[in-house]
Amino acid sequence: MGPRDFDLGVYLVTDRACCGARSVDEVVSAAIRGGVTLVQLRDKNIDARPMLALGRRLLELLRPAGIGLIVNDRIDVALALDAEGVHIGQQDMPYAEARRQLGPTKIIGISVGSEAEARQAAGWDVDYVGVGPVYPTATKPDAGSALGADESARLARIAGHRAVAIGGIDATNAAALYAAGLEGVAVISAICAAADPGAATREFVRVMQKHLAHVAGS
Ligand code: TZP
Ligand code: MG
Repeated sequence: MGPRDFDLGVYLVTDRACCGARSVDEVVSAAIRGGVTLVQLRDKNIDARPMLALGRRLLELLRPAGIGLIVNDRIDVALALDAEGVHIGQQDMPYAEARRQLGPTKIIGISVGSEAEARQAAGWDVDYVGVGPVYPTATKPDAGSALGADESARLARIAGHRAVAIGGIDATNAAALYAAGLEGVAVISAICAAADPGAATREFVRVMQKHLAHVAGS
């Protein structure tokens, strides 16, 4: 993986609470075996030191597999880990400051949930936008109302960057998102809370590959 090179196809976003009795490490290991293409370390309720320790353990799993680690919100943690990049929301560090701190070689993803946010992101050198919530979700109660697949794809086109959909995505509704033009799906509960996170990941990968085969053949 070169600098700012990544695959949004099946993007696991971690959530300790969703993992239940399992560790985040265990879920990420299973997802790697299932073919996950990118992982985001996201934890709103953790101090810097345990987050750093968790990030180091995840990097030990991800690096040999050639899979990138993106850190949610915490530019300091991303820099300390030398992770591949950060994902920032609309209330996090502004894009220009994030880019200044991270430099030109790190991936920056930004959340977009409206046309105004998409237009603003169009002016930035971000690597991807996370558009959502595409479907209703209980995982992020303040996520706003669901955009739907077509509106999410429209916002992605306005932003003019590579785009991943997020919010309420499972293996049954993922195909519609690829078909609408989203490059990938970002998923928390459908993998972290699955009875078998590896099998759940594999099912997303199967849906993605079916879409890619369809595109290649048409
Ligand atoms: N941002 C928009 S919706 C969401 C985030 C972090 C939660 C996605 O979680 P799930 O369980 O995949 O719906
Ligand atoms: Mg954030």
